[in-house]
Amino acid sequence: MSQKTAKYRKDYQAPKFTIDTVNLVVELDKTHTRVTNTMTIKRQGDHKDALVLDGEHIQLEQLALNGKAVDAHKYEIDDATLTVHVDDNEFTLTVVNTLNPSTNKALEGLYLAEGTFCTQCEAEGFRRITYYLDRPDVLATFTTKVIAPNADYPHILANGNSVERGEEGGKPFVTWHDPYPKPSYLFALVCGDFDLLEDTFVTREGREVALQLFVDKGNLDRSEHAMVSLKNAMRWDEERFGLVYDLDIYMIVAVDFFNMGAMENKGLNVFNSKYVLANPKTGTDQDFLNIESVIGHEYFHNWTGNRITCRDWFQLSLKEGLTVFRDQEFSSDLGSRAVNRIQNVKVIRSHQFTEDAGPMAHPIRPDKVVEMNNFYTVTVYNKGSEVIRMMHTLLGEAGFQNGMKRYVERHDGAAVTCEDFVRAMEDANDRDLSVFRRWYEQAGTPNVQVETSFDAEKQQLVVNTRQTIPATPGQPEKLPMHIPMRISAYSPRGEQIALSDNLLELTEERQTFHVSGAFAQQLNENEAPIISVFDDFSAPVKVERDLPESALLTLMAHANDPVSRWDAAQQLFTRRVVDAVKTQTTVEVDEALVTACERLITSDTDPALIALTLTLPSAATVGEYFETIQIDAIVQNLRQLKRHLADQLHGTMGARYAEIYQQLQQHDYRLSGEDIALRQLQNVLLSYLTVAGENYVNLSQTQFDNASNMTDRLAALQASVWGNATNATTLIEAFDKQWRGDKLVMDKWFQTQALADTDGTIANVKALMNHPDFSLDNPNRIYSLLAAFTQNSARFHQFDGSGYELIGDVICQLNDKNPQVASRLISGFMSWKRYDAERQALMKQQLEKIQALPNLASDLQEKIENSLTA
Ligand code: B3K
Ligand code: ZN
Repeated sequence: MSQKTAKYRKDYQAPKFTIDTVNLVVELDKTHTRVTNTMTIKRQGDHKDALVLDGEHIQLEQLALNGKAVDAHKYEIDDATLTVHVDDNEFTLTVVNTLNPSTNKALEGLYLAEGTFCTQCEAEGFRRITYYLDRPDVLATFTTKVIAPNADYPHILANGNSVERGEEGGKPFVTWHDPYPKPSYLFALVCGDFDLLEDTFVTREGREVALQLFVDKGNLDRSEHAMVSLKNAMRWDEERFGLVYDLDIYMIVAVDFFNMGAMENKGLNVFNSKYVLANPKTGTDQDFLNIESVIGHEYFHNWTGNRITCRDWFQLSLKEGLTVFRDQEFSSDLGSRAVNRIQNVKVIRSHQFTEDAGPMAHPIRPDKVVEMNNFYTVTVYNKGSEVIRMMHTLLGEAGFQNGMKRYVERHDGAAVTCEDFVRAMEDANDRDLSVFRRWYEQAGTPNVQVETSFDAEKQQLVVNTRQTIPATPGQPEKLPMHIPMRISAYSPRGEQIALSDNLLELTEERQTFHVSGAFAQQLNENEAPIISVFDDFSAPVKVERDLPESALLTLMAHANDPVSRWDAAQQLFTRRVVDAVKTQTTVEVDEALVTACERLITSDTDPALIALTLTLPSAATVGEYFETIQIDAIVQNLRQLKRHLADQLHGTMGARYAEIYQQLQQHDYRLSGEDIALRQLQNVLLSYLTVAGENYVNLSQTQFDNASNMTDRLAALQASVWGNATNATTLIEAFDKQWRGDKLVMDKWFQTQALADTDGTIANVKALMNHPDFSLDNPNRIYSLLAAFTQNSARFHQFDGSGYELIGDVICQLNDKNPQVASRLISGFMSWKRYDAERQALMKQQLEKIQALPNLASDLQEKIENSLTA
């Protein structure tokens, strides 16, 4: 296959032809599937250009125009396109082609995995099924007849409503019709043998919707939570956004072989089984929460993505940023808002900031793309969601919902742009968001310096800000952004002081704000208020600020916003580590910090928030404070900080641990917010206690042996393995013995070992690649063992380069098999220039080794070229 060339957002052109209807007949066969695709096509505008259809890895058998075979000189074919010379302005084109689902290991297009036929078309996979105008702004009405190979495939599914079923020559078939015009990326078909969980949902309009969840045979006892989550999502979208489901049926199929989390195909979602299947014995609390969130996400796409879709792929954040925002709000309304917010902030700080500072940095609406699959990023998704959240902050819930209404009224049924979304928000609120639009245009994490002072005479708070945005590839110069900064004020005793304004809007490089407030009521003479900035992480920025430790301790204990309390603690930890690394000393803890943690542990604060506060920042998060990331020193000091805290606090921690453990033993496992929070704290305490010394080994052993649920069992395993406890091997073996063969559960076991920081980790990861449950064909296995390993800062970056070599070799093996997954693994190498000279050379060596592969996939080629030339 010839290498792809870059496409630019500025070059967008409306389609020269559109397709109104598509009639597909898919005769499934393991190695020789035949697709008959009849399209009604219209020329758009006044031109005589030929029709150019996309098609890859498929073989053309027949081509007919208005029912007549097309002459050989009237069409040309290459490995990516089929060009047909037509004179008509409206015509019917029939394409017959074949393809081989069995050899499709890339899991894009139509593939066969463990006996199930399945499709994945976003972004550009439909062209691997048939010749088509495979772009999101061509919307057609699909009728799909799927013919199964034989009677071993009782479930034959496609988008929309089933209109006919029967048998032809011993082969069962079903015809589906989707009344909503859609782009090809939302097409899906599935054919296999499943267990089926059925339910119904009555919309607020009183319409009954059939809900069907298809899972691998024998898995019904793990499917209930997904169904409950789906019904919650449907109800929530009606209540919060006024958006109601539109078809009579909603199907979800869980499959084991899937490149990402799930896919929002119209009326027929396909899910990675890890985001469907869980019961208390096999899934952790986090698994249950992830299922709720991904089920919600795909459901919410029905409006934000499917009914209103993207004009071109540069607009991906139009649907993804918005839908992530919606799923985050869903999880926050159903569960703990503070916990959700903190977890989302952690993703931004540890992953998005790194991407934004690296050679693949791109705005949430990229300007240049070689391989679209490379742009399903934490920037487009999660920073995209932060951008939507900032609009929500600026406009308020009512204003934002008015904007949403305007957006849906204007654009239902259309393929539109991020600009259309912002304009709807502006128009519905009579607001000018022209500076705000720069969030769509500029890459890079803004850096905001904040200085506050108190003018006692005028009883005014003075806030000075300066924002700078670093240069990123292709964007040397930046303009100031529109940054909402939420602030709050406290007395040194932690009483909150009312301010005249809690939301400052930064729009220029340097600004000064004067804020009045009820200072006199709360402050003694000569006292100044303590100011918290970027409450609730009101913008995805890095903050530079010189706040005394005492002020951070006050905020950690008293800030009104739980995210700011957590953040103050994170800053207290981060500072110590950063200082120790910079001065080449070893991190220390002082009494004030220990006392603050002790108070927190014994307080009646939400246990989940205590747990999050006690969880130290990741090495990646700390690394963002350095130009050159001194990875060894960062990892060692983080480890040392944890040990110090454990040494100082094990008495308090042990008591609280025992108390929670007892309390949870009183009743059976419950998936309630209260119990989830208790388990979270119990398990963070266990991880500290395990590093506090041998005296505590029995805790992980007892918790592991007696656990009634996977949350507690896995946490005991992790505490032991990650804490290098003496029982680690025993627990690893016991887990293997109990769960071998149950692949989703074994993924947790692979991951736990991949993240262990021991001298034997790399050899162990290699050995685990030969475990009977491991396979390089299955993305979940690769993610749990190998992608997890790239997150193991200590060992992926091991000084001898053997971690790099391991991952480099795997990428080489995956290049032909599954480039999308290979491309995810290579992310670990992207920031190679941020490390010391020795590591730079070692990482570069791997990048060059991969670059030299014959048939280098465009996914890898794009990333390597960017990272070597940036
Ligand atoms: N839209 C899909 C992602 C498709 C990824 C293609 N490489 C899942 C989602 O965001 O909901
Ligand atoms: Zn999505």
